[in-house]
Amino acid sequence: MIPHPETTWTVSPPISLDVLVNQDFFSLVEGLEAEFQREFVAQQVDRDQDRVLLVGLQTDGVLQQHLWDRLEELARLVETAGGEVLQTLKQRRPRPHPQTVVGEGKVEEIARTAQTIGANLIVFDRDLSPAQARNLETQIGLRVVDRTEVILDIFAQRAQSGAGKLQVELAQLEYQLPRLAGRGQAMSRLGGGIGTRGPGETKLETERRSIQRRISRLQQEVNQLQAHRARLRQRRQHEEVPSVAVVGYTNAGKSTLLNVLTNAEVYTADQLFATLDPTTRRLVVPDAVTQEPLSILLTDTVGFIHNLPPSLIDAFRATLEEVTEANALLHVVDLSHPVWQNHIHSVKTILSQMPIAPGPTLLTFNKIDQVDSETLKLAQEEYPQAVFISASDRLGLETLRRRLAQLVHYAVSC
Ligand SMILES: Nc1nc2c(ncn2[C@@H]2O[C@H](COP(=O)(O)OP(=O)(O)OP(=O)(O)O)[C@@H](O)[C@H]2O)c(=O)[nH]1
Ligand SMILES: [Mg+2]
Repeated sequence: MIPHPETTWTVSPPISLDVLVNQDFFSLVEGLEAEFQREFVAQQVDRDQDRVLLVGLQTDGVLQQHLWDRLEELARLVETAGGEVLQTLKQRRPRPHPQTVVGEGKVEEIARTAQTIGANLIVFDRDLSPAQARNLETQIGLRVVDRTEVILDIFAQRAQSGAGKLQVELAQLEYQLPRLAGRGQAMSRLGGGIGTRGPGETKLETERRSIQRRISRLQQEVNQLQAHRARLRQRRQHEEVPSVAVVGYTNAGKSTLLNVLTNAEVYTADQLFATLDPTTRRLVVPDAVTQEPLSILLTDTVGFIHNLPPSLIDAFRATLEEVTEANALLHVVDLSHPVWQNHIHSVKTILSQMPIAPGPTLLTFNKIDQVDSETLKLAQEEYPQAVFISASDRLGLETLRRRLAQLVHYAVSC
């Protein structure tokens, strides 16, 4: 048999009827099954990781470059969550297919490709409605998740502190609840009568109610956490120490910067969402007017990402309040990232959606050690007020301290 170079099937050469009649089909089938078994076991060896097929949809008005950038970020998210991206499939459609996001033919291609490459998980680069996820899973025969689920999974893996775990659980349940409800609604849409009664719906109802109860309890705990953090902040404000929150896209280098400025020991890594819990440290800078040493409080916290899932924003409100309640913000941007401009835009969008408007912001471009002179010039021209640093190489930190002092001076006096 000749294996086709790009496919998995093989075509047997023509054989005469005589030979065919005499062929022992049972032993042929047994032989093939033994071969499949061997391959299956071989593929199983490193199956601890999810083996992922990514799917991206380019709708009208979306640039191809944007889709690529998004898919690249999604691949990083999947890897951070512990998965391995085997392949990416894309489709162009004027708008998403209401039932399956991508068209019928593409669904078939996804199923075929997943089988060929041995994927066990399909990840879509957009949020799926409960019905869409269910339809896709039925047609593809594999687990199908969306970007939000990947982000929630990373948060769940990262959560260390009680507060972190609490907020992540709340975000996950808030995400799941409408999906459970969606399943119930779909069932009732099928109409009542034979086949629709029985324990199924009742069990779902019970499950839904118990999730709702747990959500209410967690909401109360988050409220308590919010109140506790507010008391801590009040105490700090009482001491009249100005506070600055370090914000920015995930992986921009916020924690690295806090560490080099204040000798903190916050975990840093080339990973998305390395930090979940806020850390506050005291930093001494020369006062903008008197040049006397001035203490400020610098808080490092969770990073942002474009389209931060709403359930996370709600659940992390106690943490995000550290940002909105600070006197001023230090917005750190990874200038070595190919789409740093989009990152600035995403962070500004998230900040603008916060219930309390944050204070004045100092834009700081980080990782200049990794940046070519052209990019540096472009950023300097576009953002003449910004500060340019390398946190890891300790470049530009004196200027940053001075500018921080000016920032808090301005923030406190207005
Ligand atoms: N080349 C270079 N790498 C840097 C610099 N600053 C930070 N990094 C690296 O960037 C990666 C992310 O740094 P973190 O400090 O963890 O970033 P973060 O903004 O706190 O990220 P999250 O907590 O995940 O949102 C790490 O691998 C750092 O070593 C820098 O100035 N230059
Ligand atoms: Mg961090």
